[in-house]
Amino acid sequence: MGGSLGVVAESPKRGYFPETKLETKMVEAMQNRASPMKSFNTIILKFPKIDQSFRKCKAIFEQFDVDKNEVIDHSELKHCLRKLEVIFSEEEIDDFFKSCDINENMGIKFNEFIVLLCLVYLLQEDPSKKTQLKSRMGLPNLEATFETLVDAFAFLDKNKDGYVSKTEMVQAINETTTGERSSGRIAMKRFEEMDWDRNGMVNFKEFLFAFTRWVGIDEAEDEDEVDEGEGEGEA
Ligand SMILES: [Ca+2]
Ligand SMILES: [Ca+2]
Ligand SMILES: [Ca+2]
Repeated sequence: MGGSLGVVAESPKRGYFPETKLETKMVEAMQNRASPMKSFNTIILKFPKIDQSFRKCKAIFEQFDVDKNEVIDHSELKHCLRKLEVIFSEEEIDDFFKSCDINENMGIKFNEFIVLLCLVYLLQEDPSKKTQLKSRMGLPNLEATFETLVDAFAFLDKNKDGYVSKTEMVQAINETTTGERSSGRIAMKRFEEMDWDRNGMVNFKEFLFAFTRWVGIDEAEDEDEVDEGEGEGEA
């Protein structure tokens, strides 16, 4: 009984496997995370802070967009990661770039940049890299936000397989709301917003992209000025 070419040690989980090396690392990092969060509400309460901190990230984006064309290209990204003192191989940097450049225009837009930095943050945590620094990237405020997002995902991923399934999403929302009828539907809607590639599972990257949309980063690109509404009464 030789030649066991086809033998796979682990059985696939619902027939789903990570597609790239980066995703594999991302999934593994998530499987090893415990979340201190107790409820989905904790996450919702943190939305404004996440939003704020994402917006501050714009300055970092502009700093590394050397030619000011509104996208971070490959060489700008290399420079950026070097400046942030995160160490990745050429191949890994390539992976980050390709994986976050979702509209494939060969450049990282602002919302993609946020996702990329957060993935860098997560993977920098890899114990084999043994970074002993207090702040991994020298961006303490932003890193606190990233930590919150990692915690939020880890909270949702109850069975620790590195993905958030529809069931887990429904479960999380049901635990918090007290039997409201709409909660199941909200959970479904949120889930569909997150599951970008419609494969029935949400990975951390999809989760992050959904977050940038929820806090309105996607549409905020050309909107430099904050509207100065005086909070006109809405009854
Ligand atoms: Ca650029
Ligand atoms: Ca899961
Ligand atoms: Ca998916």
